[in-house]
Amino acid sequence: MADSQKPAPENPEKFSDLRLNKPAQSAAGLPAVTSSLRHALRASSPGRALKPWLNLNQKGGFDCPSCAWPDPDGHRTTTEFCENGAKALASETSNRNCCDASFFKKHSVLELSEKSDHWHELQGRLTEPMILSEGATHYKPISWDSAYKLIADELQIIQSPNEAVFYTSGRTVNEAAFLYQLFARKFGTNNLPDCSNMCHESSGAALKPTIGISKGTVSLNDFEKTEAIFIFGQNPGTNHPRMLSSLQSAKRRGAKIVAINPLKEAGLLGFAHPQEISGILGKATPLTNEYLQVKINGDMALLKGMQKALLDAESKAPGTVLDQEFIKQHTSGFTEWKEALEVIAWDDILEQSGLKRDEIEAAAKIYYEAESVISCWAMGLTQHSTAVATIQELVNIHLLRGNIGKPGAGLCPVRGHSNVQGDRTMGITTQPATDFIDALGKEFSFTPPTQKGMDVVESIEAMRDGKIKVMFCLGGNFLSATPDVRVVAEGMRKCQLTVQVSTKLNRSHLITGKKALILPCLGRSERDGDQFVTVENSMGIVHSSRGNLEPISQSLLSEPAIIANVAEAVLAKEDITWREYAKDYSKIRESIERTIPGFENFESRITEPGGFYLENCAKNRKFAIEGRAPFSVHDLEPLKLSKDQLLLMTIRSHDQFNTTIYGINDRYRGIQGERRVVFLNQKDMEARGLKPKQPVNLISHWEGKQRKANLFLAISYNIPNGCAAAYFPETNVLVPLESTAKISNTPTSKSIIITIEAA
Ligand SMILES: Nc1nc2c(c(=O)[nH]1)N[C@H]1C(S)=C(S)[C@@H](COP(=O)(O)OP(=O)(O)OC[C@H]3O[C@@H](n4cnc5c(=O)[nH]c(N)nc54)[C@H](O)[C@@H]3O)O[C@H]1N2
Ligand SMILES: Nc1nc2c(c(=O)[nH]1)N[C@H]1C(S)=C(S)[C@@H](COP(=O)(O)OP(=O)(O)OC[C@H]3O[C@@H](n4cnc5c(=O)[nH]c(N)nc54)[C@H](O)[C@@H]3O)O[C@H]1N2
Ligand SMILES: [Mo]
Repeated sequence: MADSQKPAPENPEKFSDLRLNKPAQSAAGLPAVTSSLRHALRASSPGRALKPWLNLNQKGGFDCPSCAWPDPDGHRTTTEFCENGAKALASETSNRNCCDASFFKKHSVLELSEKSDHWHELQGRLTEPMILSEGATHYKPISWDSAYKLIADELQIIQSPNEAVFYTSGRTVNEAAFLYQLFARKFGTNNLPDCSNMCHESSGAALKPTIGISKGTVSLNDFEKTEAIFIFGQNPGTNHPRMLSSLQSAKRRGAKIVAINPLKEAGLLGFAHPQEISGILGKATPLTNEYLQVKINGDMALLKGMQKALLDAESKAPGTVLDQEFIKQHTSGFTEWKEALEVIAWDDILEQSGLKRDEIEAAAKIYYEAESVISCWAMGLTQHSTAVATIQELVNIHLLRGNIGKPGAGLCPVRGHSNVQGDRTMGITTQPATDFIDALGKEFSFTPPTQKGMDVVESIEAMRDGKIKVMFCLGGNFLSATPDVRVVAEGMRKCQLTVQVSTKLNRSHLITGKKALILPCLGRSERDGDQFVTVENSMGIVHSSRGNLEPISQSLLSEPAIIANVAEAVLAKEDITWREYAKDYSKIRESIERTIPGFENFESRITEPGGFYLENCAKNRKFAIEGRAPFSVHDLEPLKLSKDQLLLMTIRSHDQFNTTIYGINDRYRGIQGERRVVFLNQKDMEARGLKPKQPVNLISHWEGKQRKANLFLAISYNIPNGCAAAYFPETNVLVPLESTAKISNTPTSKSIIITIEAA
């Protein structure tokens, strides 16, 4: 097929209508409420649009399908949701349009690929199983049983189980995730890449060898007690809006807040609570005491600067700054760490962080004057080549003052997808722990594979090299979310079969293997007979979720049912009664209870309102090595850019959930009507002779190879010199597959070396 007849893996390269406003100085307020309502009513009839809101995040209700921020343990307001949760829900519950058989009959795959991601989002839910046969131009309906048989046929003829890949996105609930990993392992592979590989993998990789657990150590209660909160590389106003209520109450109590971010994000500057009268009227609580506009990838330098400032203060007033008792009892390697830090020069710290020494010292002072500190972070720390080292520097600073495992203090990697943490707990990982493998083998009387499976980047490499025959995706949008999209497209096309279990149309349905299946599933908000499912939020609380809406189509199945049916078709001779699991999820929970520590009496504890906390060794100060947390020693490793190059971060707008594009505005940053923009410092614009809104092409550079994304409008923005920002997924073609974080292998989506040319 000629290239022009092949479906394009990327969004169309064309402009809409960019309008620029002044960036907002605070988040939420009335515009957030009206925006929520507008989105809800756009997508559904009024009855359906508003009903689920009353049940959202209520005890006994369903879990918001947006982010993983926890719900309060105690009293909940009747509307425990945020603007972006409302958008996620509106997207899921939409019934104005749908992608049914007649939709796919009308639009060829090629035609669909020429539409934008936003257009795809507006087409509504997928309603019945569809197949794209070899050489076909259109998807056609297929029965569920024929779909299972096709998957079984393709999986049964491959040479080795490792020629199949089983991807998971983090909306997948515990019961489905547990069955899915069991199925993959019974089939014989640990090829279980997940969205975490592109997300908080670096956090897990940093935390496990130091504090002994790959999760955070705080709960919402700690936010009520803490004296200072540091927020690194996170934009909660957009991505975790409910976190702003916690920040606001902390601030009102007198806690100090420090934001570390190359952009002045509205949600970090101030918050007008949309459920308070004063908030609706636009009266915002200022949030930050210090705002450090660090250079992209400059956090490691900043953290070293803060550590130096702490040591200085300690030497001026010995015994008052460091928690010597904690260091002696609970850590190791302090002396070696201190010696290594002393060699680092302030000049390098200032150069690499782009900050002034007094700014760093002011942040350090807030840190050491507080009796308890929480540090939060998200993708601004995890998607760089030195992400793991940077997060370990953050651990170091917490160890210096015993800020882990005491009330009001701890580490808080703020997760993305609503059940991404639970999926890992359920065994969605390429490197299962021995204890887990032993327990799984015992429970199901088999010998699970022990060879490490392929993560996201390794799976793409294997697909590109023609080594993968079947690609199965439980949710997500593998094609658009991953780096180096053109290489991914090439790899997916080499597969015999690609399968997507999805709720909404996306580009992974359009760039496919020789044959492709779409298996549509129920959303969180929809009734699943009388069954409920369970999820784990960002703070390790496991709770139930039960939808209350009539499913959008009678042909939909739940994720656990789809996985059970596929497993039964593929592993026909096996002894597990998969259909029993699909009929009664409490049977899955019984097996979870027997396989995974912390789930004792699962079925009875899950009925407790609000759920239960999982054990967390670090909260009890039982750390990684013989109970101690080692200090980690890392060198500064600056990225070397030439004079004409900039460092690009790929970020989310206010109107998207990852690759799902709800709208084309980014209200808080003052961007309206266009996503193809690149945010630049005025000086960098001038140095390149660029005028406001000038069309440019972005070219990334990696080991002598160039990648290009055409047509972005250059805009002058408050961003450090030498730094640039643009939205994901339009820029994923620029992210080199080979450029990943050390140890975690996470694509470096926040440090892409680019040059800019006039278009
Ligand atoms: N509405 C909505 N909610 C979401 C999502 C969504 O797309 N939409 N996605 C969900 C998912 S899966 C995730 S992982 C989270 C993501 O949540 P975030 O991590 O908040 O998302 P990003 O837009 O990637 O934002 C990264 C932030 O880091 C900053 N940053 C970039 N590089 C650096 C750096 O080098 N240093 C520092 N200090 N800061 C930097 C950027 O300016 C930006 O403010 O949100 C989850 N929630
Ligand atoms: N350049 C760049 N790339 C990035 C990032 C970045 O910051 N920059 N961030 C990375 C991060 S943090 C993440 S987490 C990944 C996200 O990667 P993914 O999780 O793979 O992508 P999503 O866009 O969240 O997936 C959206 C699709 O999920 C499906 N879906 C929604 N709800 C459900 C459900 O309940 N069940 C099922 N089965 N399907 C459902 C819908 O069909 C929808 O089209 O992207 C990563 N990619
Ligand atoms: Mo994520």
